[in-house]
Amino acid sequence: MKYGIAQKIIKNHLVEGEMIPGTEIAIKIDHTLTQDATGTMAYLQFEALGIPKVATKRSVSYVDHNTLQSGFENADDHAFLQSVAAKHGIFFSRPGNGICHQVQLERFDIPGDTLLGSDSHTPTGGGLGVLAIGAGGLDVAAAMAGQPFYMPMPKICEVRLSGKLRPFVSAKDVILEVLRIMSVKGGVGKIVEYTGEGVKSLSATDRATITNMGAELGATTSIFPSDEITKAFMASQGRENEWIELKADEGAEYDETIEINLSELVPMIAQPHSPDNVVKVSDIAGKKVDQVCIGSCTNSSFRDLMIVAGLLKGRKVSPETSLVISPGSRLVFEAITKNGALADIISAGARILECTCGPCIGMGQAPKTSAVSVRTFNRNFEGRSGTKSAGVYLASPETAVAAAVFGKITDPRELGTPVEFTPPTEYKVDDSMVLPPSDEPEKVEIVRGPNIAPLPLGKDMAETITGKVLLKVGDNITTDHIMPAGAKVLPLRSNIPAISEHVFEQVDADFAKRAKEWGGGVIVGGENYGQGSSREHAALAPMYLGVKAVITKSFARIHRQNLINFGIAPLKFADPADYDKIGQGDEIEIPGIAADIKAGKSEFTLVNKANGAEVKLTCDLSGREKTVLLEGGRLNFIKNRVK
Ligand code: MIC
Ligand code: SF4
Repeated sequence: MKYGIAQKIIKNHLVEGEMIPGTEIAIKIDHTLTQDATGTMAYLQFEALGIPKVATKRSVSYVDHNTLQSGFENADDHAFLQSVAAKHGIFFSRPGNGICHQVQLERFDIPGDTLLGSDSHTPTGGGLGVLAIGAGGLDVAAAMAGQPFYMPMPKICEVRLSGKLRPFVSAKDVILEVLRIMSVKGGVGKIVEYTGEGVKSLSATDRATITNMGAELGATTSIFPSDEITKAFMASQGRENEWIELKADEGAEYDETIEINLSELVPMIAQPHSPDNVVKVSDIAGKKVDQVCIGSCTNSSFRDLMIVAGLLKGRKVSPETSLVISPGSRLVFEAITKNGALADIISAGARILECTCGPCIGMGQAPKTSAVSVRTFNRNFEGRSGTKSAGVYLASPETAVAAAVFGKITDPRELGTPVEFTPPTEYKVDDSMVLPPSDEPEKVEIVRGPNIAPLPLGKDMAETITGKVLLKVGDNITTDHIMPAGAKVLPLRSNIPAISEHVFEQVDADFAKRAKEWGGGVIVGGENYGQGSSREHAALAPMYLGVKAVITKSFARIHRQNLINFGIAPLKFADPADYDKIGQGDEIEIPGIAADIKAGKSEFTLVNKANGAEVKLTCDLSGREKTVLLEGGRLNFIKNRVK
């Protein structure tokens, strides 16, 4: 058998199952990462497993999302995370050190290894040849405890690149083109593997931009080979000794192939409110722009900010447009400060933020009412910016600069002379903001401020699911719809009772109140339900409100797993047309579902008491997932077995 890179890494890490697409496999996890917005819950779960020290090669806990500190909550979380890391053998990247994915890429990613992260953009590491997968916090906690990671064996989609990008066209345009071709659900159940001559013209951080935003395809992950370019990047980070070569076998077979000629690509832009709503920049040129944001884990590398600085040099931001920049890591920030590039950015009139997620997750810089905001980020879901009426456009750093300077959407080629960039051979590396775990863990006291609430546990599955349809929604519902983030809600991530008040609040402000009044119930959705982030709060908080099942046409991968992890049944319509037979507020019953699951059945009948309709539902669960669901979630499942 001739293997591609992803299959080779899976084969090397396979602990259970066969590599047949769609069937469940388990792989060994070498590294984990968490960030503060998902990390608090992941570590509460890790603590609940009662394991003294992580079993991975290296686990890193980052603080990058919740850094506004407009109250005690964020700082409480940071102190908790720092003490847990010290006690349990975890490295702690302090607030200010950078966005988890950028820092992990620079300092910790190792080609050929596996990485599981409690953030959907963990696949950034695929840019260095890491098999890097995003998952819910509980899956990451289990991996830290030495458990393998379970997933259906993905199909492998080859994206074969030829040619070379022309000036003012960059990595972001490549992934926007892939999104245009494949859509936000085109990657579900797949790994996207980049091959071909064109790969050689992309730097390591260009590749990381592409794998990062592969998350928006719904893909399990995306990956590039590890070659001389990877080696040069790792050498510039003082890590050449950790490099290995990774290439696909000659004649490797892929389940599907997409071809892209880089020489033919032009600047692209995703329009509101979906990352796959992609057109050429020139198609919508002239639209007035109120705000431009440059940064996020997708586009804030040294390369990106050097291009931005070079293009801004000697120019000024349009008087009608606000430009804000958040560098990806302290290493990048320091480098552009020392070489003077930051001065060019400031002189142009940009507003400078610390190196965190910031505006990407609605932590400040919400645009004005009905604004047009052009961002180098990866998601433009409605309301995510903090302003529901705003329209967010996703584009490359080059296109972002053009928008900031001209005050309207403009093809960046109109900026004239391109900026040349050659990656440095050496960065000034300083890991002093990454604290190693304590040598005396027994002496470390865990700091638990009032924002650290106890962990709610799931209950064994009820014999019959009964209740009302709390909410009926359409296709492509994101986890930002289910469990919003932003400056108001994000600080409550370690407090499930408090955060549950905000479930679905942008879709239906009365959802939480109704769920409590009706004693829980079920949710009905369309295709690709739960796309986007890895936040398990989108399952955990509904569980807390008594949601017992979610019935949809299809699910996004991470969210489906999170539902199972917290004991909520992810059910699908056997016939998608039956979606019309259930309405919001209908009283439904799925008799004997627990016994049926136990008996190995995967088809159930829902009775809609409101109209008498009988609806066939399916639930494709692996043997392990069935037990997890019946036992009220993965935490109970693991605890029941380690006792
Ligand atoms: C996001 O980009 O939506 C986040 C915030 O990074 C999430 C994680 C979270 O909700 O904490 C993600 O992508 O997984
Ligand atoms: Fe942070 Fe945005 Fe990246 Fe999520 S997508 S990790 S919020 S920068």
